[in-house]
Amino acid sequence: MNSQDNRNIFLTTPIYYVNGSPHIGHAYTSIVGDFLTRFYRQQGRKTYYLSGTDEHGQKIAQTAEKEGISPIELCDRNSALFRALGERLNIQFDDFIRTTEKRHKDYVVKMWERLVQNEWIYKGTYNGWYSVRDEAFYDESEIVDGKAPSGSPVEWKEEETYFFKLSAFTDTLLEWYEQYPGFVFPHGRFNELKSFVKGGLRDLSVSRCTFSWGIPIPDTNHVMYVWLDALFNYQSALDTPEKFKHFWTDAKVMHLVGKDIIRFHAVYWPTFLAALECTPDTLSVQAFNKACGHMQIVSHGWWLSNGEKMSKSLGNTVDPVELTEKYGLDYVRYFLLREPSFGSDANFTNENFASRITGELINNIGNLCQRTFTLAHKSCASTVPSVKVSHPLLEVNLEEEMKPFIEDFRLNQALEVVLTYASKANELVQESKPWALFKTGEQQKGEEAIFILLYAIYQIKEAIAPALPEFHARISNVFNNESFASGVKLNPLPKVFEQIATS
Ligand code: ME8
Repeated sequence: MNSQDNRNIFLTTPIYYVNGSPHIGHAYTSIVGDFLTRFYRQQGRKTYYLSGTDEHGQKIAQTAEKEGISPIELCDRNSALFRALGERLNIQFDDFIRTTEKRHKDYVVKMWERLVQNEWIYKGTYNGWYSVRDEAFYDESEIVDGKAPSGSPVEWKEEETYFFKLSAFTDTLLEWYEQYPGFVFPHGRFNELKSFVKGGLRDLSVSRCTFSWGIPIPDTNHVMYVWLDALFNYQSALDTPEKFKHFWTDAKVMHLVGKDIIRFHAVYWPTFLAALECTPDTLSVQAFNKACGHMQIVSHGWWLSNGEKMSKSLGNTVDPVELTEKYGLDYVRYFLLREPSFGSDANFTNENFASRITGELINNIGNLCQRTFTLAHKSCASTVPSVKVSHPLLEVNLEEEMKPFIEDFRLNQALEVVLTYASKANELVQESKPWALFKTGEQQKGEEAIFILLYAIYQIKEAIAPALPEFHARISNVFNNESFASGVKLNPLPKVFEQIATS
């Protein structure tokens, strides 16, 4: 995204499967999206942030059956857990859609009818491999040791199905990708995806008739393939003409996804959208430009546990609610944003967690706040001093300095910009020793140092607000919720950061 771009932003998380409770991977995606939307809002961009739950398909039906409850009971129970997690993590979703809602089901049926009308759907028989865990079809060439590339078990399927003419899109899609090099982040993953498409796309089975937990296809005994159903949540949630115009037609659309579901978002989704714009006879790159020229797929890596992906099915996950209860929300948000090089995998360990929080938040930013506010209360009458002073730290606009990093999704480096600035402010404390200045009667000089340090803290709490909303609120309260200026009265300082147990 470039700095001149002032369009509204529509940012989405994947809609999460409700076959289990949320884990740290889900929390991560939602927190990254929340960080980005808060940042864009801070920059004055109109932003709409959507999440929700993916509730149809064989996996959900099977899980419900195992638990001895109906699919909708399972969906109601687990969807509520995902919604509650969002609240617990202080995520500002503008909407939370469930695919079992009427608004969604009606919308998907309408889109299906348009695909039929545009001659993209035909009836046939599917013979091939399917993974229920991934809810995905795989080509023979992709099967390794009897398993899907994701490691999930596969089973052979032979059933009547409706096909979507995906194969017709191969060349046009590749041509469009070439014109739109920023479509998938990061670049390396985009290249992998292009190689997959270059291998030739096969028609996609988009209906199932061997179970019934899905959106019924009118006048048939089939239900919609769960990914066709799910992807359309990104439009069905924009359920008024105004919302659709502001946050789809006129907006920059950013789909935040884990790397495991890039293919669905960067191959299936744009082709479904392009297919709504044309027929097989009129297919062209223009159809893609019109339907998805404003869209970007932003993919992140996995959280690993001992080198393996954390997942519901492997049972090696960390519970984000427990973690937040143990350490507090800001620490969890900070660690998740700061530890990975965004786009790559990262390991979750208690040691990494404790060392980042202690070294970077408590000892650096926390210490700066504690020392500065204590002196401001003791020696500056709890007021931002009235002095005229110049200093390099006063020249910095941290938000602006972070911006290029955030625009390139280098989130860990964006946070490092704040840490480096905080370290410089701590150096100023060491060098100027304001407590000694006050003691030896050099009030003016002491006040100059405190003024600079208070400015630095103010910059830090604003710049880091999208990551640490609780810290931001605490420090804003010390500044009486006022803009930074001489004469602002300072409230008493609460504990900036709690120590954490390292064991
Ligand atoms: O795929 N590390 O839902 P899902 C990081 N319903 N992120 C992780 C993760 C991990 N170990 N595990 C999961 C689906 N995620 C579909 C999506 S969208 C139209 C339909 C995150 O419940 C990551 O964002 O399996 C991943 O893409 C998402 O959870 C998938 O969650």
